[in-house]
Amino acid sequence: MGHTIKAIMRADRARRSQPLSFRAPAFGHARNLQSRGALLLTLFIPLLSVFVAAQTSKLKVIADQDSAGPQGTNFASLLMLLRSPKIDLLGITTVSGDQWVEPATVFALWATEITKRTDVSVIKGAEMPLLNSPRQQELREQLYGSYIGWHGSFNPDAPKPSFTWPPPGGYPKVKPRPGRAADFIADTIRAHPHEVVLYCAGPLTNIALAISIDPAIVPLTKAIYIMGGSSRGGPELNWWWDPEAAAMVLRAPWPQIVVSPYEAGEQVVSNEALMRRIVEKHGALSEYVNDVYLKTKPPAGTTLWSMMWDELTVASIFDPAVIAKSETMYLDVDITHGPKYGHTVVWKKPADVPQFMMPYSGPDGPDREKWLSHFTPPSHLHSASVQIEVDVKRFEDDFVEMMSQ
Ligand SMILES: [Ca+2]
Repeated sequence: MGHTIKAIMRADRARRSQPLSFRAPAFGHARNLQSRGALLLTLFIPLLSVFVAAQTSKLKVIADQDSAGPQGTNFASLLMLLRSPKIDLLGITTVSGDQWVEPATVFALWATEITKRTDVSVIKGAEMPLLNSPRQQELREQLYGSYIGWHGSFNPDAPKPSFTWPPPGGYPKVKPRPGRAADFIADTIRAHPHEVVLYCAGPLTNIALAISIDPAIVPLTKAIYIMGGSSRGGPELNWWWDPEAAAMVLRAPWPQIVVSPYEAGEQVVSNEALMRRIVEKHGALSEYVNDVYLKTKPPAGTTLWSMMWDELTVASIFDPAVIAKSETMYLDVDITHGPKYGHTVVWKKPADVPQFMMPYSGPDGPDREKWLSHFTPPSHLHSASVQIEVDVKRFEDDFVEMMSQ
């Protein structure tokens, strides 16, 4: 593994070290320097503006992720972001969720190394939720029963928060940037007002802390893309793990909220054939994919394949057409400390008077206009575009392309 990762790096370095050269076309017999200069100017001004446009049109993104690896949705989505020529990745902030923040930070750093993007800072974020805790969760489940199978870092057999393990080939050499994720998020949004897209694919603790420190960043953000919650209502790990953080973030007036719920990501599942397509393209990550997916056998009783929640959210930022259908909803999280603590709460405008009213509305039936006027969204919530149906083939093609560039 170590050898192959080094080989990826060597090949990539060689590719990147080739000088960018614009081979000017032959100008023939320019009669004098002045006309040749004018010609050059005519040629290069459009070239220059295309180059500048390409630079400035890159989307500025902060990725917030519970990024343990070396496989899986948390890690592969970071690789897509790190390799994309279409985005300016301003930083990766880490958070606990599927794993604790310490191993998530190790693997985020490793992701920057294997993609040759150590220019992208990794900033460590929250270890624990705002209020929730493993002990409180255990007590609640003793009282009310369990509504969710996978508990991530709250799994009873999860390692201690401080425990880390080396990625294939050893620990990364690059270190996290000093400071805390919430400060980085707030400062970076302020440095680029109305330009930053927040990609949030873990529990929303860092984002909640950032908007508590500096609420003015909310309207200064371009958009927030959130993987989490359920379009049907109910529990999903990211929001269940830190319900108060999720509620705070969903109740903030972001200019644009896009939610990729559990049910969208479950429509796309990683598999051997998909990974083989990446390997056969011989891109910068093909040897990595070959090593960690095709040559690796998972521990007994486990699988390498998973739903591609976080990858789908990345793809939808760059190619909205991967989402065949979205719905406008007003999402919230139950923060009462009962059996539904952390479950998604969904409000959406009904198309008509609910059927259950019909038999109880007297001989004249319900007053449709009156009832429909009652259906207004809760005032503390904001409309979110919630992804409902995925164009699976388009997503898979995008994934292969983004992992092969
Ligand atoms: Ca995640």
